[in-house]
Amino acid sequence: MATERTLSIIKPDAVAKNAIGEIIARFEKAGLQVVAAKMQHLSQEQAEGFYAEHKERPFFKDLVGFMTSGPVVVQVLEGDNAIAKNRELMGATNPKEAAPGTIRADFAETIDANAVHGSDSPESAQREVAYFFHADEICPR
Ligand code: RTP
Ligand code: MG
Repeated sequence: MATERTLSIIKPDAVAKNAIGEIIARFEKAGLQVVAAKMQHLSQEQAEGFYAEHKERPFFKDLVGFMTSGPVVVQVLEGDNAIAKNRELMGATNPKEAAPGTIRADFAETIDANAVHGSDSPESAQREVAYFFHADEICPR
């Protein structure tokens, strides 16, 4: 299996619930390593640029409003199959459809405030990691 990097964001709702540690513990227990991390309150421009692929969608304004509503924790996770593994740990976009035991099932209530973001492909992972981190801010073990 290939070692990959993926971009993870603990969204404002999960930060507000004081769930940062519990969520990171799930990544670590699943064999993913945190190789970069920072806490940040995104500006509107940062959130719009990050979610640019969705800019024509009806939910875009709400999404940007939510992502700028409080601080987030942005991380790079590294490990075997990290992109798919992180998506599996997160669960479905809509927490009501998320499998039991996933992060979204356990920490989120609505599709808008759904606790975590994770890159959805190698191409997005590469773009998203570079969007938030310089190469020298990533610390492989
Ligand atoms: P994310 O990018 O945040 O990891 O979530 P995702 O891949 O599971 O879902 P995506 O399709 O990329 O959508 C990005 C975020 O937009 C909100 N959304 N709302 N109301 C809606 O139909 C709707 N669809 C998506 C969600 O908050 C989703 O996480
Ligand atoms: Mg997405």
